[in-house]
Amino acid sequence: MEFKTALCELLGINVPVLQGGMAWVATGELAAAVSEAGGLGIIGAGNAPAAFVEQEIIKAKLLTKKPFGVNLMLLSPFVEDVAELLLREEVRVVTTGAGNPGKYVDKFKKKNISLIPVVSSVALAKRLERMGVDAMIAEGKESGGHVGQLTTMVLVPQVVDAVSVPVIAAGGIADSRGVVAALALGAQGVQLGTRFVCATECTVHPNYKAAILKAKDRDTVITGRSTGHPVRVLYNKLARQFENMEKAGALPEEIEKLGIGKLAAAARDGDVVLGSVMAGQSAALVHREEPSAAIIDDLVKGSLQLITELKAKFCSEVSHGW
Ligand code: TUI
Repeated sequence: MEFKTALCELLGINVPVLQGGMAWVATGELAAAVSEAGGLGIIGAGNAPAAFVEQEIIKAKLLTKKPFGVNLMLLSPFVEDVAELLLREEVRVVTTGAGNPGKYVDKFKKKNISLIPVVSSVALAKRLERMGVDAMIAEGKESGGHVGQLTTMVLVPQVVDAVSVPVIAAGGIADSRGVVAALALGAQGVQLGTRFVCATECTVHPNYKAAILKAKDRDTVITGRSTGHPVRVLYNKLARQFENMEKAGALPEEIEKLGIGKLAAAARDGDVVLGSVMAGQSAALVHREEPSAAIIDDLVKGSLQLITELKAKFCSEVSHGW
């Protein structure tokens, strides 16, 4: 089924749906499955060394001939090595998170690699457009992992008004209602993370998927505000430890230290009690594990149906007398 925006031409995809490049979660298998289904799959480099990321790229290339991306996490100690790898591999798309990727823009441009940063403010959006990025992801604080200050509902239209490159909405989107809302806000595409954690092809530990499937509306919290790197996670014993440390006025370095290795503990080892289970507020909207193709299909069919229903409901020829 056709469901295209100008963003699809830019990225060589059929459906304007990106899968968030989640550290420790979004491996080559998941990225390839999403790309095969017509969206843009994205490998999460996170804090991993370049050799690990290279293996994931090799896996994805074996599983799909379609374009896919890699997320460069700008706080990673290996960020320079990973950036060099992505330039060498000539990955089709690079998204960035948790910082300003300004110094990489020209390098990626020279290789014809689309650089798509996540922005959480209008100021950064304007600065990066001037530097020549191809598109940007406006991510609200409903999202999982590292978050900014603004919600998707207010951030997306402000970024859309401030720049002329395509804007992709992220944060709090898990179903076709979210997709249609994002398009109404002026976005040309969406990025979903939490729902794709529960894709069949996602290799994260089953406990992580089960924790998301069990989550209710108020089950996520933001920890680590005082460190300058606030992170949204499912509330558990680790989140309580973070809360207690912050209440006790612990030093930012001590709080940061508590987080080290905890995402891997949850995602790889399945420790959803003392590990960091990063997830968005949309967790409660995720109801089942299913193939990536079924998720994409549901988003596309659901959105088209919803648009038709909205028109029928509000654009009737019959006068209502008001
Ligand atoms: O990056 C994400 N989500 C992430 S990264 C991550 S790994 C991590 N673990 C512990 C602490 C910190 C990171 C887990 N989840 N989303 C994209 C995102 N980027 N959200 C917000 C931002 C952002 C924030 C500030 C982008 C740019 C920015 O700019 C600051 C500046 O320099 O202007």
